[in-house]
Parts: sequence; structure tokens; C-alpha cells
Amino acid sequence: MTTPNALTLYTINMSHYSEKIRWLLDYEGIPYVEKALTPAIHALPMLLKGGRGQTTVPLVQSGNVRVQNSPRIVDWLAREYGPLTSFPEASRDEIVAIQRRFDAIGKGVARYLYLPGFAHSALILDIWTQFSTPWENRVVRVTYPVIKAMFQLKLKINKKDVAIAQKRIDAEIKWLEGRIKQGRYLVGNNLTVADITAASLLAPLACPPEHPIYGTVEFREKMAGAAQIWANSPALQWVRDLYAEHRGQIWKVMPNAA
Ligand SMILES: N[C@@H](CCC(=O)N[C@@H](CS)C(=O)NCC(=O)O)C(=O)O
Repeated sequence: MTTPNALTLYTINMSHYSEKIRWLLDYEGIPYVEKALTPAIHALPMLLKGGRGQTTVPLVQSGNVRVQNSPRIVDWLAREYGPLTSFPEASRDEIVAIQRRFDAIGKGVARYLYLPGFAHSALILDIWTQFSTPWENRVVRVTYPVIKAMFQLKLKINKKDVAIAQKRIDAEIKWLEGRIKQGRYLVGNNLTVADITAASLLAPLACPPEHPIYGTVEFREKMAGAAQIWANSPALQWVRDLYAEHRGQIWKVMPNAA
């Protein structure tokens, strides 16, 4: 086997799809360097690198190979670095089906957080610019009203669509609760990509203290405040337990360090 090129993971600090891949790489011990992009400024480089008409993170790059979209990244990692402990071939279909369920509520989770979150511009701007260069910081702060308006439109951040999102999230939380009654892990007796996906995509609602953004008091109160309805649910407790047991330190090396 040839040694794959060093891996770069492109993220946005508060992106839960990025957290899913970051967790998978950390858990599997696959070395990578994280480049955390500034929201809005991320769009053009991701569009060009991804080559699929999409502007989303996460995206991984190894030499000239670039893979965008978290389920595609999971498949690619399994091919390039496999076999992965968290993606056993024998349970592949079941894991992929559960991954799909929770990937499908990611946008709803973001929508749910930004509706109350946008009332707190100072917090949003501090999170968005955590890893910005000085000029990015300036650009984002000056153009914030425009970025916010575009975000609200693209992510459908309005009361009606947030109510729809809440119903869909609630349905998956109920599904998860039924499932974890049968065992600690969603598939088999070990942590798999199914657990990593469910826990990462729900982490902004569960606010595990291990997470450098979702775990802060400010985030919990100002952005995840509305998620109080699920705060004590067994599902979100399961997310926090999984973080405590399996997540390890996030950002051992800070993004953009090199
Ligand atoms: N299906 C994609 C969804 C990724 C996604 O929605 N990422 C968000 C951040 S959590 C994003 O990049 N939003 C900005 C954009 O769409 O340009 C995946 O699984 O990677």
C-alpha cells in the first residue's frame, strides 16, 4: 500500500457536518491538518475545490484529490485508509441508512439554532471570525447584514420552516430513543459511523461540554436555548455521554496553526 498524501480537512468551526468528519478522523487516528474557513468567505474556495456546484464544508484534500460531502468523505476514507473500526463492512448498509437519517436533519438543526441565534449578532460574529485573518474579520463584520440576509434566505430561517424542522428533529430524537433502549450503540456493540453521525448532528442541541463551541455557556443559552424542550431527553443525554466517553480532545492542534 502506498502512503496516502497528508490530509487537509476544510471546515467551518461551528459546522456539525464538519464535526462528524473531524470526529471520525480523530477516532480512527488518521492524521490531518484542519483549515477552518470563515463563513461566506468559504464559499468560493469550496465551490472551486469541490467541483460539484456545492459550497459546503466539510471537504478533504489529499494531494490533487478532493472529496466534498460528508457521506462521500466517509466512503472515501474507508477506501483509502480502511478498514475503519467504526465502519465494519458487515454492517455497512445499516450504518449508511442511519447516517442518512441524521444527515437529513442537519440543515433543520442549523435552522433551529440560527432563528434565536441571529438575535445575538455579537456572539455570531465572534464565532464566525474565530479563525479569520484580519481582512476576513473586517469583511465579514462590515458585510454582516448582507450575509445574514442571504443566510436567512438560503437556510430558510423563518418561523414556519423552523417549526417544520422542529417536527423532523423531534421525530429523529424519538427514533433514537427507541433505538438506544436496545443497546448503547446504534449498530452492534461498538461505536460506528452511525453513532458518530447521530451524535455530531445533534451535538449543537445537546451542547456537550467537550465541544469548544457548542459546550460554551453563551452558545447554550443564546443559540441552543430553544432546544430546552429536548435538553433532558435520553437522546441528548446519550449524545453527551458519547462525547464524554468517545470524543477525546477536540482541536489538540488548533486549526490554521501552520
Ligand atoms: N450534505 C453535506 C452538507 C454539509 C453542509 O450543509 N455544511 C454546511 C455547514 S454545517 C455548509 O457548508 N454551509 C455553507 C454552504 O452551504 O455554503 C455534507 O454532509 O457534507
